[in-house]
Amino acid sequence: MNKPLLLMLVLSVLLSACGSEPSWENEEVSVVSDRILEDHVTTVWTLADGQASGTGEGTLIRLEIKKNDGERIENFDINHEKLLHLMVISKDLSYFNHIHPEYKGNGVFEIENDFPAGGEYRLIADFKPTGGDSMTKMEWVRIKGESAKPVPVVPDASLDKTFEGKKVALTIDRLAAKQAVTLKFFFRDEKTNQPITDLEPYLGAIGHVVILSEDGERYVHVHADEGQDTGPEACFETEFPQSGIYKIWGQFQKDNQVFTVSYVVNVP
Ligand SMILES: [Cu+2]
Repeated sequence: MNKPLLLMLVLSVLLSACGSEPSWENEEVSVVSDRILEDHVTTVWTLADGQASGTGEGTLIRLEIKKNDGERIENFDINHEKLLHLMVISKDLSYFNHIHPEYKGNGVFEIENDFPAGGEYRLIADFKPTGGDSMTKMEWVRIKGESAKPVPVVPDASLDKTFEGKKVALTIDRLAAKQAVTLKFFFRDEKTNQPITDLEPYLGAIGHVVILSEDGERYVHVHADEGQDTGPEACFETEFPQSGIYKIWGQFQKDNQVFTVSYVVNVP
C-alpha cells in the first residue's frame, strides 16, 4: 500500500469519529464593489416602551437594517429557514430566547418579547442581505422595571447534565482559544439511559448552537456538521476567539418540541 493512500485511510477513520466529514467554507474573495459587507451595515434598535414584562405583555423590539450611508436594504436571504434570527440574552446570561422577527419590508424587522425582568439585555441578530455577507449585529438594551438578582456565571463542574428528561453530555475535543474545536452532544433518555435516536431537524439542521462570552462581547457562530440526522450524537465546529468564560446554548428538537441545553465553560 502506498503512503498517500494509507494516510487517506487513517484520516478518514479520524474524521468519521463525529459522523461526518468537516466542511470547509469557501471564503469568496469578491471584487464586486457593491457587495454588502458587514462593516457597511448599521442597525437601529428600538424598544416600544422598554417596560419589563411580568405584566403579561410583551415588549415590541424593532430592528432597522440599513447601509451606513442610509440607503435601504430591501432583500434578505433565508438562512436556516428564516430571514433573521434574534437572540435575546440577559446580562447575567441566565435568560436566553431565540426568536424570529417578522419582516415588515424596508429593512425593518419586528417582534414582541416577554422580558422576565428589568435590566440589561443583549440583542443579537444574525442575517444575510441578498448579495452580502452573513453578518451579526449586537446591541445592549435596558428594560425598565425591577431587575432580577444576577445569577453568577460559574463554569460547570461536569458537562454531563440533565434537561427536560434527557441526559445530555457535552464533550469538547480541546478546550482552547483560537483553534478549531468540535463540540459533541450525546443524548440519552434520563429514565432508561438509552441513547436518543429520534431527534428531529430544527430549522433545517440537527440543532443550533450559540456561544457568548461572560461579558456579552464575543458571540460565536456555530455550524452544525452536515449529514447528521437523528442522534444520538450532534457535532458542531467552532472556535473560541480568546480565553475566558463562555456560555454555550444548544437547541434541539424531539417529539415536535424544541428543548434548550446550556453549559458554562472556562476556556484556558
Ligand atoms: Cu433562529
